[in-house]
Amino acid sequence: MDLFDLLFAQQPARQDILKDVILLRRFVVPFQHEILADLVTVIQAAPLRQMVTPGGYTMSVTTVSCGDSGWVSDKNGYRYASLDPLTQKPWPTMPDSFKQLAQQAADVAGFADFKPDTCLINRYQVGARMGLHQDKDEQDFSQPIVSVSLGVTAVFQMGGFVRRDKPLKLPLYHGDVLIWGGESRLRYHGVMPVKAGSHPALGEYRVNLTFRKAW
Ligand code: MD6
Ligand code: FE
Repeated sequence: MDLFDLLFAQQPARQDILKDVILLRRFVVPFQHEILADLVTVIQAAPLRQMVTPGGYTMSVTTVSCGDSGWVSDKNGYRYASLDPLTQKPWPTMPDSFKQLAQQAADVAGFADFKPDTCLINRYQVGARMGLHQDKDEQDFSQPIVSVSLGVTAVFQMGGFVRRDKPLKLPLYHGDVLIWGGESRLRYHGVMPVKAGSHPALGEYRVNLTFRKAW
């Protein structure tokens, strides 16, 4: 165990942030080698790309999906699509390691029966951010959102049910999993601009895996 692991071992593994918002510190660390290997396979099969918002802005994150559908944004709006618009092929299959990780995290958080059918992969370089928004493109809001942070630390914002509610700021470290569902499923959330940093496994990047049941 290195010093980093030792310092984190002092923190409780599970933190209840708000009703139905649960943070599992460093949950991924025991599985990280398999997760990172499978991440490489997915992004070799379908490249990361910058999407454009319906308003015409190029997003600062680069994105790809795996699973039965993928989250896409273009001038026509946000939606889930069964084909990758870049390749016109189905998205890569969701690796079993991804699905198991997401289901285990949801179980620990108290959301048994999470059935993720899509995983959105976002890569953040220094300065990349995600504005406050609600996740509303999914069909079944009784299913939670499972968000896995890898690499460089980012400050996540967890807000209320209207955009102007002042968000909580949560630093998310490599291996942390944040789960929100139930009464908190439609909270506004976002990511502050990522500060320069470096992580042994992911270099200067933050990578986020967001698991959802879209369909
Ligand atoms: C994150 N992403 O990348 C958080 N939500 O840490 C999101 O909350 C998100 O990237 C809806 C659609 C795309 C996203
Ligand atoms: Fe979101």
